[in-house]
Amino acid sequence: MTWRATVLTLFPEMFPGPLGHSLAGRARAGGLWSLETVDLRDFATDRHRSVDDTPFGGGAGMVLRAEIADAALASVDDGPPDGRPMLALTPRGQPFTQADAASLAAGPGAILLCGRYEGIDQRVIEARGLREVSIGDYVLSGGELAAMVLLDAAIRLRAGVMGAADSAEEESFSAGLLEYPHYTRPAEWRGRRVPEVLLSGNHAAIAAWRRAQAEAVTRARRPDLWARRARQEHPA
Ligand code: 6GU
Repeated sequence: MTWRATVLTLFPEMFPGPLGHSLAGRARAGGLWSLETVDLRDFATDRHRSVDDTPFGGGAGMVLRAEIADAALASVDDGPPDGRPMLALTPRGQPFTQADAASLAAGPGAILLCGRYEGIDQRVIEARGLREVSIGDYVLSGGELAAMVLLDAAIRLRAGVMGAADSAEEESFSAGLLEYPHYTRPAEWRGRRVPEVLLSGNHAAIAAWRRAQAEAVTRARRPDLWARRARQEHPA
């Protein structure tokens, strides 16, 4: 079955954007996934086609109105329920992880509501049971780029770039670690030699070297991942 993505946004013209290229673009051309955008502006009812309003309690910026988001979601969701998760992209959401990407990829698709302005009226998020998701600890000007990130992460798993066997093996090897460094020809470039072990043909030695490199870089750059791994391997 085709994996279905529906994106609700004030900027439908941003899509497919990068998802029209490379792996995701080929997968879409090949019918592996489909993309539909819904323009939130189409659900405005007043003369000025307004979709936002000032926040109760004061403060900077504008808030996406509940009625607008609700009507747009109803237009997508009020058929027979198709089981697609409904996510709201917002910097106050739960961090999106590779496990989330795998779980999305295993399902029928996703419905993504992109926040703009300062936020989305919380009542529509609760009423529609949306899960709030963030892609990292920085603030983007809207959820569109974040939606593209989620979709790319899920689609590349669907598309099975690596064979299932390769990727399972690779994953158990590297779970929770950053990758070891990669090298290709030439064996010497500007006086820099490729690590000799990689030219040795000794597969066990290569695997051990890569493992040590992955562990060292993880410890240095991502103490959070390193600590989580230590807890998983040696539970208290
Ligand atoms: Cl999902 N939206 C916005 N606007 N900023 C973000 C984000 C999402 N995730 C990280 N920063």
